[in-house]
Amino acid sequence: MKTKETLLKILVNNKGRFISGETLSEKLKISRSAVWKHIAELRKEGYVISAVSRRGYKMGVYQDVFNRCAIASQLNSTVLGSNLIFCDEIDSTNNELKRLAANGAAEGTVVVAETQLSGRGRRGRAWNSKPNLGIYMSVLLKPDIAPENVQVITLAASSAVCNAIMPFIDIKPGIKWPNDILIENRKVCGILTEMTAEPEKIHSVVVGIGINVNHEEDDFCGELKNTAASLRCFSKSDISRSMLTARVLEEFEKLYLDFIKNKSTDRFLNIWRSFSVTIGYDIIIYQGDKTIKAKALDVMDNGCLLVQTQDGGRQLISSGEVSVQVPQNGKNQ
Ligand code: BT5
Repeated sequence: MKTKETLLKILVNNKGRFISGETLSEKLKISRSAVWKHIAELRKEGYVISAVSRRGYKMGVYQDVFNRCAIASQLNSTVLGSNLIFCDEIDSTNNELKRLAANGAAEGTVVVAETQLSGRGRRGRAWNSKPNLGIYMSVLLKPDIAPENVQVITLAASSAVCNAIMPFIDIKPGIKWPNDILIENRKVCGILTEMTAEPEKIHSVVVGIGINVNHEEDDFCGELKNTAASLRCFSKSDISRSMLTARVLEEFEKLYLDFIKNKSTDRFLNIWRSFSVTIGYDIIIYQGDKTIKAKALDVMDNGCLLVQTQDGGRQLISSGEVSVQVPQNGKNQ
């Protein structure tokens, strides 16, 4: 870890408390004037750090500096984010990570952006990626699983996001199969999983995660006005995006490494079920021109949705859009 990152980590871990320049210089093995220079740089990046003679330095409680150093200094992971790239602006973090993967980037490489010029959803749909408000990131994985099971990675990611956002909000989020995270029927996060694979083997999986964090109601326009929301809409205060990014990566790493080590989806599928707003409900599945009315029964080990159709038969659904018919608050999801 670079000196500035370590300094930031110490300040973050001691938020609201003074640490003397002497302690910092001993811990970092640099002179007190070098400590001062790093503090000045951090302030330029937007951190509010007070300096009081004979007491030292103190970091303010809320900060939303969003850059590589801010995320790295709060991240306690071993694989995900071990190579962390931050872009102020990019076409799409999924595109950038796919380019890096093609050039041999390692598993765990993460691209985060302040804004995306062509943020993407599934099937060519656009993902609204306003700067300063959201998190747009992609994670590179190389799991040894069959290509037809790749959907489970999306379910692990959505379980991780729900675990990570829970402490920041006042209402439990829900996951709508396959990739939407909703609060009170409004979408706060979408996940786009893309892979490169041979028929039998996955080369790499890029998991793109978009989270609406500090948007106000007015930040959404057009169709999103009624369908989208941010975590801030359900939280008492602004949320540090760098801290939340770190928490999402840590939660995702826990579930992913457990899955790879134990070759079992049990852990994250149980989390997924506990957040599901699909299982147990009557749903309509839209697959191109086709619609299927069914009741969602469960999610399977390969990420497919097990449904009971109106003729009583059972079917596994591997793709499509789902609309939930027996909703919370009387609205469809
Ligand atoms: C998704 O697609 O929900 C996947 C979104 C993934 C975005 C991330 S950001 C980082 C990474 N890089 C990328 O380029 N993408 C990933 P889908 O289920 O197809 O939903 C897309 C639909 O969600 C759109 O057609 C809109 O209706 C709606 N939408 C767009 N932007 C939104 C936003 N910011 N919040 C809520 N809903 C949004």
